[in-house]
Amino acid sequence: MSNAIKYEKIGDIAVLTAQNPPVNALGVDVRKGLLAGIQQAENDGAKAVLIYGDGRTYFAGADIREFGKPMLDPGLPDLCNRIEASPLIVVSSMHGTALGGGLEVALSSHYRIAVPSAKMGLPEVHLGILPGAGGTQRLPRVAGTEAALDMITSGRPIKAGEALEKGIIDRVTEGEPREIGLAYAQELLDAGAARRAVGDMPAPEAIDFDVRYETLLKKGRGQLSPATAMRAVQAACEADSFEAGIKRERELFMELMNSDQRLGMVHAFFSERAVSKLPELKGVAPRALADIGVIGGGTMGAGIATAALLSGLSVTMLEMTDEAATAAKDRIAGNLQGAVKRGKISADQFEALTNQSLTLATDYTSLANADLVVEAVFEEMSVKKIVFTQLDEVCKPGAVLATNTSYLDVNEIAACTKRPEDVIGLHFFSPAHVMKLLEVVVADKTSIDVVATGFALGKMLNKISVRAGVCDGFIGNRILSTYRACADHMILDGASPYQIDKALTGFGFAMGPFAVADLAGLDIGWASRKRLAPTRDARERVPSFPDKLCEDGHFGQKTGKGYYVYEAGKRGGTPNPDVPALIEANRAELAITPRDFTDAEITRRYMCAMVNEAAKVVGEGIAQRPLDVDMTLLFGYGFPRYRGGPLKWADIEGLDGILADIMAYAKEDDYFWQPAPLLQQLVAEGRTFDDLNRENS
Ligand code: TC6
Repeated sequence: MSNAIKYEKIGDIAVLTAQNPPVNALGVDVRKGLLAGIQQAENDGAKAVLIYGDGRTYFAGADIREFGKPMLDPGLPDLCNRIEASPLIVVSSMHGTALGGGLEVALSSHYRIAVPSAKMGLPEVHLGILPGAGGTQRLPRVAGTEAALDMITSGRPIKAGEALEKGIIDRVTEGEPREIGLAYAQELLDAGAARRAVGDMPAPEAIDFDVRYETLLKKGRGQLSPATAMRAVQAACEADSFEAGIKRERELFMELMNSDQRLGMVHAFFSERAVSKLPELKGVAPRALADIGVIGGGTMGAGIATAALLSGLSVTMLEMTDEAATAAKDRIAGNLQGAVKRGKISADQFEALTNQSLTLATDYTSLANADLVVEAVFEEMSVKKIVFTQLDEVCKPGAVLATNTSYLDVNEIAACTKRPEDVIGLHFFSPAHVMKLLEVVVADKTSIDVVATGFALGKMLNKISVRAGVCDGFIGNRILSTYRACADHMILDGASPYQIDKALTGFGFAMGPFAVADLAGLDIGWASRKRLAPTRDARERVPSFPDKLCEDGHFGQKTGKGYYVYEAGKRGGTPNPDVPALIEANRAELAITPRDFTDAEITRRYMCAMVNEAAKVVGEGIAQRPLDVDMTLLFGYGFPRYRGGPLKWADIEGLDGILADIMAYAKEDDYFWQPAPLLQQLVAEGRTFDDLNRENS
């Protein structure tokens, strides 16, 4: 028997206890132990078998770390079939999270019981695969085709009560999984219950799978796993036998297991967890966080305040006037109403958050007791300096002073206080109570416990926090300005904004760069271009058409016109008919003869620009690891999760090919396309960005 499964015999019941912390993942030792345990139970003359997990959960799934390596016997599908085929009555007792292969083991058991708090689901699509141990065949047999399809293609876990209603489990009982499982198994034996194999149940009803397939592909923006998983459920309905369905599931599973999308999504899974685990923060205690101050109650400040309130923090919102403070409160209340509507908080909690946890103020002295203050005022250095000078005067010693700047120099802001060690950048993304990304910007003198406090706040606010160093735009906006510049150059040379947006949504981005610019507000880029104009290198290609749009008063969605025209009440926009003339005038000024671009070339250039800048960001230490860049782009910039992030994408594509293309583009514009030294080094050494991740985590 392996150490990961403990075997005992209690009366007629053999008990198999999983002991593989932290989540009882079904690694090879667990699989071996379960197989041996079933065999031993049959040899021992047991009449029933109980399977459950020690610690915080039943099996939370296959061991994801084994993916991509040669499969060690016994495989999970064989194990599930073996469990189901046992002549003994097999009972699974679930608590915690019975996910993926975990739920598949439970579905191969003959009876299932769970505690009320247990959650169960088949989240494999989020790892780029499908339930490959019979889940696509067994779940529809117990829950019906529609319910199974919903769980399998969305990956959404459900609570025990819902699972009971859907027929996925047989009983929900309060108690310890071991005790309730033993009692249930004994009851089944006493009642002379028959062994009940899901694989023997009739095939589920077929639906119109072809229509569903197209819808799933479109919804997933090219993500293959949900649509492919649907084909496996189709086999459950249409195959000649259960065994034939299992065979089809296996083929489809292997297709996905060998896909680049699986590589991307597994990278996202582990990077999401690794990103806030910085070696430098090991053992560093964060400062206490209970009272937060927010300065500025516009969209950003109100969003930050909302996120803080929802996490149980007290918030003092500072505005310039009583009217502005009231408007800020209205914005926060509007955001919180959204949380009420989505069932995240009750009406009573709404009242408490808006009336007790939130304080409005117009005087800096109200921030005297705040543990952390974050300013979200106008993006202008002189304004930020006034704010920080005042904070320095009123805040208690040890308070963390944070700026939400998107581009400005945090060192310069810190230098106007007498306590630069307490100053940090906390760059939220709008709307701040929704967007998951938080860049924790560490300035030269920021003390390490202040960095830890930034990450602790991110955790409380349920954000993905990424450490960034100081430079114009930090990690995300710096890379954005480069790939956006690449898109502008392609327009000057002949592409249209609409073709570029289409090519990039085809790649999997949630939106193309021009639709994003309209959403964010074209005035933001305009201000940034004006700010950078005095320091620009004469060799830089700077288009004038984006400025022309702004000069005409078109700032995107907020003014109803930008690259697209927006009609009230309609989602999305239609191409602005005035834009082509602005572009043509710009080309004429520069004497450019436009040429055609294919969608593939657009995507390749755009991605090469992104990867090259990202490699510079890592090489300069602005991001500590490639995975920090990947998570920034995934959680703040709509990068398709199934591609893992730009640097994972680059590893998969091959760094040498990317460098070769950059060198070729440099023949047209050797200022913009200066290859990143880190990229050159990795290619020369035959290493990848993932190698750097491993060395630095
Ligand atoms: C599958 O089953 C396919 C079957 C078909 C086969 C033919 N494997 O998230 P946490 C690690 S696919 C390996 O921080 P929580 C995790 O990396 C799988 N490791 O905790 C972390 O390690 P670290 C289907 C795993 O309480 C530690 O455990 N199952 C696995 O916030 C703690 O994790 C899933 O997709 C794993 N399966 O959330 C479930 N799971 O400490 C994936 C976790 O070194 N897991 N780890 O960083 C989850 O969704 C969550 O981990 C959780 C617990 C809800 C189970």
